[in-house]
Amino acid sequence: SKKERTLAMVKPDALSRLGDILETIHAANLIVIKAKMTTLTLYGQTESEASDFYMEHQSKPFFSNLVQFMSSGPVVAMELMGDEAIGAWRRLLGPTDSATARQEAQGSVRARFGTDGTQNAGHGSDSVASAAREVEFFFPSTAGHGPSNTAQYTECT
Ligand code: YYY
Ligand code: MG
Repeated sequence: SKKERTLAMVKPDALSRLGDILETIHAANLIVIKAKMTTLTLYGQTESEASDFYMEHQSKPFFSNLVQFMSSGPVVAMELMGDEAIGAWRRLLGPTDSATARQEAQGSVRARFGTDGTQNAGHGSDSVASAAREVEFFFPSTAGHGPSNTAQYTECT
């Protein structure tokens, strides 16, 4: 199986469950290689970190609610690594709508900690290309010239 990296985010509604979510990540043999807590800015509908992150959805009817929610409090962004990490993390999240998750994917992060179709506890990249973009969004490779913030880790066996 293929080793991948993906961008996972704990959304503002689930920040208090960060520990539970880290346990889920750990139990699935995914490794946290970078992590950052930040509050996404929201200057306007079209120019902000929240709307930049979700720009693929800018024409959707839910976009305004989404970016307002995403900037309503701190998030924790993590770069995860592991076997087929992109799909593995999205399966752990469960369906986008938390109510659907509670029906169809009991035990998933969204079933356990999400509220509805917008406040749904977490984000996961949906492809290799989006993972690359979203990791770069939170952990720009050109930022700073100081020590690397990439954790050293030992492969778990
Ligand atoms: O990738 P995923 O997060 O599962 O769903 P997307 O279809 O990419 O939507 C991104 C984000 O937008 C979702 O996590 C919540 C929000 N959203 C919404 O508020 N209302 C919808 N009907 C669909 C999505
Ligand atoms: Mg998505």
